[in-house]
Amino acid sequence: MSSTMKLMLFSFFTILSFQTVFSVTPLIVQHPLDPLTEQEITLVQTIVLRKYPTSRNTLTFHYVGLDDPDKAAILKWQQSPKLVKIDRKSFVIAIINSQSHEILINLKAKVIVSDNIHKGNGFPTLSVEEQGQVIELPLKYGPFIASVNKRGLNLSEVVCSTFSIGWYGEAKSKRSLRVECFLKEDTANIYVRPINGITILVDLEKMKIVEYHDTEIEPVPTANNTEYRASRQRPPFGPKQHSLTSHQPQGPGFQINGHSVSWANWKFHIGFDVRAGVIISLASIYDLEKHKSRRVLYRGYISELFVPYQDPSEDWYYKTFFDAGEFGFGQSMVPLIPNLDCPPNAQFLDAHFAQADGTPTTLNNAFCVFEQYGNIMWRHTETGIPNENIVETRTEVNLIVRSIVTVGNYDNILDWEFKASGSIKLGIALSGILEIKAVGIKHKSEIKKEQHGSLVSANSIGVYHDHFYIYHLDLDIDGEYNSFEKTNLKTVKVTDGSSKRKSYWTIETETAKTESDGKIKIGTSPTEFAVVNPNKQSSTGNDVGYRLIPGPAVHPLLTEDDYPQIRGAFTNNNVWVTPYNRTEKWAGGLYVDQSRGEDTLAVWTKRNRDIKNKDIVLWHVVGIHHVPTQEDYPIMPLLSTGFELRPANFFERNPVLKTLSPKDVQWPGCPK
Ligand SMILES: *[C@@H]1O[C@H](CO)[C@@H](O)[C@H](O)[C@H]1NC(C)=O
Ligand SMILES: *[C@@H]1O[C@H](CO)[C@@H](O)[C@H](O)[C@H]1NC(C)=O
Ligand SMILES: *[C@@H]1O[C@H](CO)[C@@H](O)[C@H](O)[C@H]1NC(C)=O
Ligand SMILES: [Cu+2]
Repeated sequence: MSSTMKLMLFSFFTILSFQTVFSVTPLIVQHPLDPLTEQEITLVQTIVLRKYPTSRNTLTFHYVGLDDPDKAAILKWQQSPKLVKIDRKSFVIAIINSQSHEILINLKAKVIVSDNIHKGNGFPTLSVEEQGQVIELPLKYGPFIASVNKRGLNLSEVVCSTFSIGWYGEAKSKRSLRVECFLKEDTANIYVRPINGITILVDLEKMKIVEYHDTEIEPVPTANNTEYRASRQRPPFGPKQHSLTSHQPQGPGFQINGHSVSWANWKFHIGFDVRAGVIISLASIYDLEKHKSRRVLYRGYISELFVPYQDPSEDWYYKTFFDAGEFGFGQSMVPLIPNLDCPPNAQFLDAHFAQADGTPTTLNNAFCVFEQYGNIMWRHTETGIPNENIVETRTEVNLIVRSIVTVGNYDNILDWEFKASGSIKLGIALSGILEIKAVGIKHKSEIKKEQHGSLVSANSIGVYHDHFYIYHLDLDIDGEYNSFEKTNLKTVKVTDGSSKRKSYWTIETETAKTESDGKIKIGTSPTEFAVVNPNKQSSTGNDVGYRLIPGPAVHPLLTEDDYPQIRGAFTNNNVWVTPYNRTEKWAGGLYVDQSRGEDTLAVWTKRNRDIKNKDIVLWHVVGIHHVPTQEDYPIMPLLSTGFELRPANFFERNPVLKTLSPKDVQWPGCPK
């Protein structure tokens, strides 16, 4: 009996004994990677305010999260959860009297462990509340009211929105936001009705408008055909969609205990972070032949999303957003709508995060988990054996963890899809509304100069931009010590007359030794990428591994010396590999708002550390260059991309060879 077997039996018996004691409700034991609870957030608030009472200090919380437990401790805990104790700690970034404090709190001991002031450039994630205050300012600001009147617009129909300002070489930075305003008259689609020509800069510390210009005036585009609410549409409706019911007579195939999920051969943990959104940890897969669970992914999440717009004019140049670091992916998550955002067979999880004053708030239905049907897992029709009819086909059932992050105009639908075959597919889909520039052009023939976008409707330019997502993927294939392998496909010419062929291709595999070997721009040559465990081989001698099947190749088009690109330098490669380092979490830096690119993945990797047979992290940049079309207007049908992590010589053979298709459903009350 292997030690893993003993442990499994041990935990099996412990669960049994628990159930005999508490026979009614299953006991949910807190997992050390569980996000902070409401009580813990309140405790953080109490502890910080005890040191910095608001009667004597100005204080706002900008990040409150679980301080990542030491990885070694987590792995030990996983082996023997009863014996290893990990104190819950919280990492906090608060702006106290205009300085960014990094406060580490031990929640068990209820003490501040450390409290350091950030001295470098960049500011923490913006709070939802301060943005809420900012958007009210123009509506009470005389010069703005005059601008609205001058345009003949109704102030009661004006709404404003906040925009991070980036960094363009200034020596001094102050926490500031730009504001743009829109007309909500006759439509909910505000982003297509910008009031242009107005520059508003708000100083966040003073919470007032410190710069205001009103220059050229283009009319606000009409509300015609901009509405997307079903209730405001007039018939005819179509094309028609037919209904489908779903029914799982055996119940769902997955179990959620607290934040831990088990499904088919997978086990993993769903975490939440106010900045990253969903975090998947400790994903392992049960190997039917080896009779044990095998580690695949220690942790995965979206580290940053960079969205640079491509119009260099005064109104637009600064629009180069970092949606995770500036706006917070977690705090921008929206409640999922049952039966619409997720199918009827979904289960939901809530999330909690701290508001600017430290009080916890709840996001209901933050995640949904469901099984998805309808694809084929594998099949074959054998036509080559006379007089025999051989057809074997297996239906695929996948498990999806979904969350939706809505940052202003865009909705990001983010899926983690687990397959019994061992694959993990990361799905990204974009919907929402284009950012529109108002122009005095109704037809393409009137365009005389560069407009930096597509004319998607009369007077409406959908400005060119990119969406670059970077995933942090700490793969631990059968253990921490892994290597990154590049397998180049090479053409070989036959010159010695040994074949009727003149050429063929073969492979050449290379193991990345240092970080510079791990930097890859995909699409430049045919290459396969894999994270392998060089210390574990299959029975035929291949290193066990997982392949990265990358998303479509996207590369930044800005020059490397351009300010937004310095800040977003983590997009310079599609793949990066770093040695695990607990603090290297945010590819654009810990302080991204007005950052200067001093703390990016591109800077960390300049050390060119060893990555061969080390605990390594794979970073993958996937993205979309967005050249808008008319169909993206007034609201965009899903635009999708994604990538796959797929076992490569990890299993001895097809791991779903003996997986049977689910049985046909006998509907209640229906004859067979
Ligand atoms: C301005 O908008 C408000 C709110 O929709 C409306 O009640 C009011 O009648 C409008 N005023 C004018 C002059 O149209
Ligand atoms: C908007 O639609 C209305 C009604 O169909 C039409 O009368 C009006 O001319 C349209 N306005 C513009 C600016 O296209
Ligand atoms: C971890 O990364 C940070 C930032 O790159 C660096 O300052 C620190 O020295 C690293 N720690 C180790 C142990 O390498
Ligand atoms: Cu886009």
